Amino acid sequence: MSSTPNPDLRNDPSPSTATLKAADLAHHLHPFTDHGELAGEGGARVIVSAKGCYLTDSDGDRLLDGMGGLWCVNIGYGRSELAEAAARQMRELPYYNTFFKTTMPVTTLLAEELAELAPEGLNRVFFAASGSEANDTNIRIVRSYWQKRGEPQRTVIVSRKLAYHGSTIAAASLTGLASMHDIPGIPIPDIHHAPAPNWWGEGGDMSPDEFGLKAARGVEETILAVGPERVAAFIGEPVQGAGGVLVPPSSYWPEVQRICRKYGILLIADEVICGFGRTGEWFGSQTFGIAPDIMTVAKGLSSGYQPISASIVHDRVAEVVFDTPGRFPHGYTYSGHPVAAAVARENLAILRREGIVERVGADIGPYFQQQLATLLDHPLVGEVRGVGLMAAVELTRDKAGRSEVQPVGSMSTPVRNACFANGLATRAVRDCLVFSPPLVISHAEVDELVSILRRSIDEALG
Ligand code: PXG
Repeated sequence: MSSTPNPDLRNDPSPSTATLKAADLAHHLHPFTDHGELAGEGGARVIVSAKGCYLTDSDGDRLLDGMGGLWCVNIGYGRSELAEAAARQMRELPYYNTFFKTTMPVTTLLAEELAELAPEGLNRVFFAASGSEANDTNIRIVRSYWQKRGEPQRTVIVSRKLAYHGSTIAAASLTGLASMHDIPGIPIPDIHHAPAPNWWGEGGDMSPDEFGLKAARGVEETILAVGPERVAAFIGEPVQGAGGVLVPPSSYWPEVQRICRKYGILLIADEVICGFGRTGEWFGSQTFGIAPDIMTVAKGLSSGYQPISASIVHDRVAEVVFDTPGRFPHGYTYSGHPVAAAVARENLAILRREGIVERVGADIGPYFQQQLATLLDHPLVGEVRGVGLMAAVELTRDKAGRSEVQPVGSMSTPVRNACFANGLATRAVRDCLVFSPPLVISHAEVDELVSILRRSIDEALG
């Protein structure tokens, strides 16, 4: 294949799938992708449009989107209200910055709205464009907090194994996936990883609640090994998403919170996936009884229609960091971007107006979990875990012993591929399939998802 750009393509109003795939292989570098493997498979699938919970590719095939894009399209595809909000804002004011004592109405109003939605005391909002950037911001906020409190040696952030907090160098360092630390210099210093509350993989003979306490004590052991006087913050997703939808046992979060309080350590809840209804409440922190000092939000904030994220900061932290003399030396060109903010506001209006979050908690979330749980009668399904509209289906040949599948991924990858072939977009994590469909998914679509999954397990592994 030529790596020379093809100028004819620019003038082609509707390039063929083959032309697009070739151009993509030649010029587009994809995240988290083995490009040799991609080339061997003939190139990337081209998604051309979407409506509701369905994607359409360039061959005209329809796929039920079991992942809501990448855990983000909470209101579903094709909501023209968001397109109109973006167009209106672009005509009026497509861009200005928020750096030098300026703001824009839409940005200010979004900050106010987030303060209203977020749990008590989380009233101050710093905007960015991605979850990774917001978590970088958080590192700076918590270190600045301790510096201003006269404890500058508190620089360490305790995160967890199997956590996903993003892909910039600092956020990848917070992330607890070994595969992302396989490049020199990552993790950066002063990031430590405690065990994950991964009962299926590591709980052994313990009950989930016993194991939840053990995993929480693992956080304390990490803090003690570093020295509590050096620890600035603990960061955790209420439910670890990309790590395999690890729903912590109910004993876990109260104990982690108690430990953070005991040592005066700030608690950052990374709500990038859990936020905006995914767990059946507005925030995962509410579902799990967490009272964070900072929340990271992104994805569902705009349902993925625009790149926007935020750190929502508790008054007690903001007073120290932002209400004391001196500038906070940090920010992004697109912090508070007006078009992204306009789209986010319209997205929040739809979530509220249509009672979408309440429906996840009271109706479609429980239905989704019940229907997925019907797969437990399958000899190759070991566990179905989830909350609201996020779930993992764990594949195994050892239901009782829960030993790790060898080689890792050898059960989930063929099932994932069969799901795509059968019209369901999903994602494999170790040997589970993970799901995070649009929050507007119907009962019939849930039934379709579960039935394609069952059929795909049989076809791929039967
Ligand atoms: N925190 C959490 C909890 C996330 O899930 C990020 C931060 C980073 O957000 P940005 O916007 O910088 O990507 C995420 C992102 C996967 C997958 O394979 C998950 C994410 C991103 C990409 C892939 O499951 N989550």
